Amino acid sequence: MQSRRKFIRIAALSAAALSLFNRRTLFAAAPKPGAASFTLPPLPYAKEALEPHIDTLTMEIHHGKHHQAYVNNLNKAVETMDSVPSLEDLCRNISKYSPAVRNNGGGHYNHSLFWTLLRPAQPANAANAPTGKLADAITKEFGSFEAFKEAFAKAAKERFGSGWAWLVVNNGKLAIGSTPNQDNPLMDISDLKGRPVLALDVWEHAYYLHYQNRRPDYINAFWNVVNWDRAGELYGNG
Ligand code: MN3
Repeated sequence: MQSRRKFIRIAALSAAALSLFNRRTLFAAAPKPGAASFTLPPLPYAKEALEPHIDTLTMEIHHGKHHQAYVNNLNKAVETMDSVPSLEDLCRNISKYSPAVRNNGGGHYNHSLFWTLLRPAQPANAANAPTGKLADAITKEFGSFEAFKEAFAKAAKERFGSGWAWLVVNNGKLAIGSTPNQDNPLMDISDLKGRPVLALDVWEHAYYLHYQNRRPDYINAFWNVVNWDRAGELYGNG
């Protein structure tokens, strides 16, 4: 009897709390402009899914800690703005904002894109290659898929310190390049300009646990887990 009464009481309290929550949710004032608006997107696959090429612990820390920190710090950095533009618009006009917006807005944009450009290794690794219009454009611009991979890997290896390697399309033309820190090719301050088609994070936090100083091994492994369907979509494959 005692425990039944306790149960009823807890149930009643929970219902009251729930209805208060619903009222708050429904009738709360609109969030103040600039209130925390950016959120960490979930990984589109399990954190173990890219093994052995990108290890589970790296994915867990890279997504859950590093990317989360960019999101948190970006939200702090935009707190005082009257209205917060979209992430892409922030990047396009990045010279107007603080270094904190540049570093963390870039970090949030780059990682959000990067996760979607990875996928579990295909059963036949040899088949992991671009298709359709993107495949044709790569052959036209770089001579062959192999030549493209070499040029992209070179850009990734030669980016001194922390940064990103990119395949971009600019005025209909593909180009390879890299950016320092969390800069990206959308940014008005970037030397490399264009719409990203492929991205590779070459910060040590992206590979150090598994590959230590061997960045070239990480870059080689990357080719096994590139999501070419997504890259094709970004390029404009029909
Ligand atoms: Mn990173």
